[in-house]
Amino acid sequence: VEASIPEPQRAAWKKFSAKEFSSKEDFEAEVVRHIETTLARSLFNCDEAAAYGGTSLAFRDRLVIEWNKTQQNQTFADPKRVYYLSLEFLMGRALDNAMLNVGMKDVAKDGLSDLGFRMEDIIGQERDAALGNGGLGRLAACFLDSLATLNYPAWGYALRYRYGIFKQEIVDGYQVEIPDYWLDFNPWEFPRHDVTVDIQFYGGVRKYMDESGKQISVWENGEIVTAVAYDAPVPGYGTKTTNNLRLWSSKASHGEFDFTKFNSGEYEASVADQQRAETISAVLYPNDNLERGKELRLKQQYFWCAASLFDIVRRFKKSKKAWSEFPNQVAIQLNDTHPTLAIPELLRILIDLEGLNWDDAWDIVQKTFGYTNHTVLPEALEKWSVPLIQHLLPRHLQIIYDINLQFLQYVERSFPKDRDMLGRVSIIEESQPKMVRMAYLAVIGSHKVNGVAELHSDLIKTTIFKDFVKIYGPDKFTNVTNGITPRRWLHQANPRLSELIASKLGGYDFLKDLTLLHKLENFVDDKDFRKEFQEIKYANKVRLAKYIKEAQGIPVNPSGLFDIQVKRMHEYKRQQLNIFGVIHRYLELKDMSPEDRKKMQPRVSIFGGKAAPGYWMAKTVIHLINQVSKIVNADKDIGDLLKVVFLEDYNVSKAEIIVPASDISEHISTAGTEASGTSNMKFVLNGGLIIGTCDGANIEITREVGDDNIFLFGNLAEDVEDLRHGHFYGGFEIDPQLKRVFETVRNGTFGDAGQFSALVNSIVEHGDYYLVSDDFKSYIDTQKLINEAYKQQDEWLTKTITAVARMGFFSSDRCIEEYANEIWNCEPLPPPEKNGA
Ligand code: OAK
Repeated sequence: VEASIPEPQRAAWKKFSAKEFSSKEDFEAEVVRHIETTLARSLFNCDEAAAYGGTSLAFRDRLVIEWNKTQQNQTFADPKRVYYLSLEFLMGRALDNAMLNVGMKDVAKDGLSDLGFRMEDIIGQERDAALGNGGLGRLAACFLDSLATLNYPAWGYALRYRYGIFKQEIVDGYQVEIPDYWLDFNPWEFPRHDVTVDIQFYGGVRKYMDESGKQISVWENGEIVTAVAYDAPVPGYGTKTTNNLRLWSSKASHGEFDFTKFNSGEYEASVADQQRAETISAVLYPNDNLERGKELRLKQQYFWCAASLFDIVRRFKKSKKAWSEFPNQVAIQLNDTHPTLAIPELLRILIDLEGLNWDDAWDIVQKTFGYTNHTVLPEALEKWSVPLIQHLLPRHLQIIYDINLQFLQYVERSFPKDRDMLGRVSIIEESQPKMVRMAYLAVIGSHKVNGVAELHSDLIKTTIFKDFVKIYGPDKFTNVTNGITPRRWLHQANPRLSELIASKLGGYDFLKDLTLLHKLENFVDDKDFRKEFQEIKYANKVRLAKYIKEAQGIPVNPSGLFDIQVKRMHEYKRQQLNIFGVIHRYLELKDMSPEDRKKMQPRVSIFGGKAAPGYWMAKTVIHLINQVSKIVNADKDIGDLLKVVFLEDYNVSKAEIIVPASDISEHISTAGTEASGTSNMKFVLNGGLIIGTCDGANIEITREVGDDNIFLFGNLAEDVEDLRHGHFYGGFEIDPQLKRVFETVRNGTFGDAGQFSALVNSIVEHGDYYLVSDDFKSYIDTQKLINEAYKQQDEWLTKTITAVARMGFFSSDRCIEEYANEIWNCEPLPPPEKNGA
């Protein structure tokens, strides 16, 4: 390709092609140049925001150079690519990560100091890219980091929401949602106004026979909305590979507004069309593990799937390979069922637009897709009403019916005796109105289905997908236990611990191969190492205590046991169990004599997390936590023995401060409900222990770190069904200690009891679906054990160090290798030698 360009031009390009800064002076020159020209500021009005801008642009330039090279290299080599379709990418901040991957943070720190700024302040200027709700979105972000680090040719595809997850404020103890308009200044995205796709909605399907007698379907007369690509570079660590995250933004297909309407005086109508189009990518739905079946959400899903598939197919067609090669060039991973419409959409492209027959198209589709399930909660399983799909996507509904017909015929042939089977596995639920079961469509249209932790992957095979295991055999179903990127969740969040580990292990190789941490076990008895490990934990607690004081105005003693539960607010995650436990402790302390109190272990109970705006019960739990906080923290009898904190607006960048500061973190879901959990891994990796149920990845964490180094409690998943049954048909006695907690809530100790009656009644009157009462005793007994264990500081330290050393399995690098080998069948494409790391 290079040879086609005349030598003099090539020479000129080479001579002037963008150079990477490599010294402190060059860095400073770049920052000042960007501030003065790109941002049009000067020495006299350069605040921290502008300094953040200049710094980011300087590093962005470096990323862009590698990004271009990576994309060029991938275009020439044309390997099999991975496409990760996720409606959510919870990326957090980019600058610190860019500095780590470019490897010039120290240089930048000195440079910024010359210019009068402190690195921490500059990093702190960046807003989180918060295009996600919780675990599913953050997992997608960790996966992008690992894909780039391991040199996989991979793209992420999502929507460019103008508003990410809302900002949470607590007003009088209640959650208030503030819109998150995050795009004022975002140096990390590149609009590609030349990369657009027209997406159709509504309309109808015309069918006819062509000359050869073949049925042709034409989807026509719909409304068109245009998708515009916005790209963000995703750098890998210790490699020059820089992948792409492509976000689609919606706009009216006829430009700014409709000129025909505008000229004929229909000003409002012309603008309304434009606004309606832009609404599609306007806002992230703020629900975690909950689906509400709104038309706009379905529009988002189709808009994103159709634009991404068009892009993927366009790229494939450039290679001029036969269609049968498509699955050898393309692997598409569906992050939960949100992108399931990609299945009928690819069929539509292959059959209606490219003229393939059904069987060939179906074969390609099945080989191309993999589907990851992230939940078994019934309220989170997506179903879309048939009339809605009929209205919005008439051709897709026909294709879904065709898939179902073929599938059911196959099932009937295979299981002629099981007459109920067809109704159970049909993609169409025969309800009023009929519903499309997206998880079934995803299973049928993919070659592999995976859960995200061993227990979860077993559970989906025996519950929601039981019949499909019979139909397809067990090999279609597999497990890939989740992981986290050690770059962000160890090195960036806890630089001192990372440095200490590097000093013992002889370098930072563990950030690329986390299993190397096992060598730390050689140092569990090393006095200096232990001392420093402990000091780092303490310093991280001091850092969090300072933040709590600044943000929440609550003074907390960093010597207390920091007990942290931060995650989305959800009944199944059981923050209510935690706060009832806190109340129990408060009552116990109040009962004691001052002398007895002195023997108690001081504790700081820290909560954080957002509730979906329409999830009333979750909001009630937030309110109760804040009320308890108010009363307990002001109680002179209690002092430092118990402080309760609700941290406002929990997000990725706050997690980076919170996670390294835990002594204990809580992962206490009703057994069988938390698919995996990933913050559990982050906390242990940072030298905190877990109190948890036998659920999700807690089980594998126990296997790895050893059961002496984790505090498990509560009923097992296999007993949950019987217990629930017992609540309704056997006698159901509330745990006596929990009863006492409820009495205190009811007598108004924490404010108007009426506020909390629904929460208490969900347990007392409505069957305690989440088994709070069943697990209460074992929970508080385990908390007591923790108090005692924590007093033995030496043993505690040994536990935490040992646990860190055994966390190597939970790197998202290991996950990506598993996906690549077991599901995608694709290879890394390392950068060419001359550009190599
Ligand atoms: C969100 C929306 C719909 C369905 C699932 C989710 C979700 O966030 N699930 C979470 O995924 C994480 C990553 O796999 C798991 O660690 C969590 O356990 C699971 O709740």
